[in-house]
Amino acid sequence: MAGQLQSLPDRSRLLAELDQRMGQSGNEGGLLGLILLKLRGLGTINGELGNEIGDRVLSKFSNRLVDCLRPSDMAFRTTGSKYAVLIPSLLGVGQAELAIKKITQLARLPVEVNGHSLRLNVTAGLAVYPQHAEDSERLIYCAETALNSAKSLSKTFAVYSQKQVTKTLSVLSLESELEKAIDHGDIELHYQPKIDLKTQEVAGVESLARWTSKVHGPVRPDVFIEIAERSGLILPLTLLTVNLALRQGREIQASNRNFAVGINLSAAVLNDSEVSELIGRALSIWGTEPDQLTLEVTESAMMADPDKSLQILKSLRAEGVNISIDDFGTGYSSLSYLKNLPVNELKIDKSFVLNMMDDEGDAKIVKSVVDLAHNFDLAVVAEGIENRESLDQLAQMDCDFAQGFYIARPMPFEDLLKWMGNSSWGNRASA
Ligand code: G
Ligand code: G
Ligand code: MN
Repeated sequence: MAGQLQSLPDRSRLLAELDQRMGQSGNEGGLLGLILLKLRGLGTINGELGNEIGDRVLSKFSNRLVDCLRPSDMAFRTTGSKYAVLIPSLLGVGQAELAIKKITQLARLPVEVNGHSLRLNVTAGLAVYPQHAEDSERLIYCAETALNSAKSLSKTFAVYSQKQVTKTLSVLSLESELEKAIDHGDIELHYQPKIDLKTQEVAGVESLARWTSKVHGPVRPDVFIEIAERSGLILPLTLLTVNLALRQGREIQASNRNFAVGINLSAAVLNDSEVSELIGRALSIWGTEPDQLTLEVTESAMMADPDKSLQILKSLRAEGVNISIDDFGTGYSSLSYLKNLPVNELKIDKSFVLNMMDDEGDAKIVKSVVDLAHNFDLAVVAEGIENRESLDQLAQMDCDFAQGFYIARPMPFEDLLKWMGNSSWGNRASA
């Protein structure tokens, strides 16, 4: 039958149905189960075979869904790829779970269309009235929360729980706070110096983002960066930090040509072609030579989408920007992969450096990375230097650069300027 796509009632019918049943003196004392279903795989089918085939797959799925439900259950199509199933007089969560199992199995059955055998996957979230919510909007919200939690845990389905919502609500509020902070430029950068072990002079700084939320107080960078990555704020955040670092770096570079400013780039921007354009533009705005900028990227960030990252890093490297592999030694990239990376610096992870005076194994790793880097014509930085002994040992190992609390902790820009004037390392460089 044609036009079947329209045949399932929509979201407003779902709301009306819920309102009516919830009004019926608490659904006659019974429970009401709401399952939200999200179909996955439809985008690929539409993209590769066209929307018409996608629509036919959907209408087959709709028919199968209706067939597998009991007569008292109701199915709705709430958006393009989302369905809702309402189970009146539910006996308990277990019964709804059985229904979900049935539905996920039928979604995986191949659908034959035009000689193609196509399969869908489904993710489900369950919420129950009156346990989880007392009105229709709220019940839908709870089922959506469960669905999102299933998605983020890579599970087929999840039941709503109060704990999830507190977590989700605090993340939501952090997210909106962070968005405001980025809008207002309320992100600060702290700078940690990096010294040249041969000349014993400061060679540059690594910038580290800092955010103090008006509501939540100081938020750790790994926390807010992950939130920014997941909520689409990472590009505006990167735009802000790159420009701030280049602006402040220029003040020092005016009197010290060989002063590199380092920026940590997160995994999410390495998959975004816009990032190399953004950085190129920032360099020209601030009149910074590309070789005065170092981008720190971790191996795992590059591995998220190796082809794409490689392409982006290559174009940045071609512009003359320095690329450093941060936390080197903790990732999984093979040496043959390393051979092809457009990088010019390795940064040994601090976990090896912190213990190198007590742990012979760590000392050997550090020495091996120094040699490896030099064999590939790469500069090498050690981070996590907390005492004189490890600084001396690294110099003996022929390591090029060092960074760590022994030299200086990350500090606000004003303190960095003072440090440059007062510390023996900083002083020598600007003298
Ligand atoms: O700054 P520490 O101060 O605690 O940094 C914690 C982690 O957050 C480190 O792995 C560091 O690389 C990362 N980090 C700090 N600032 C930035 C930033 O501006 N961008 C990205 N992507 N990561 C950052
Ligand atoms: O992942 P990344 O290398 O960007 O992490 C930078 C983090 O390392 C910052 O949080 C910085 O404060 C921290 N750090 C820098 N030097 C030292 C050090 O000597 N000891 C310790 N424990 N942490 C350090
Ligand atoms: Mn770093």
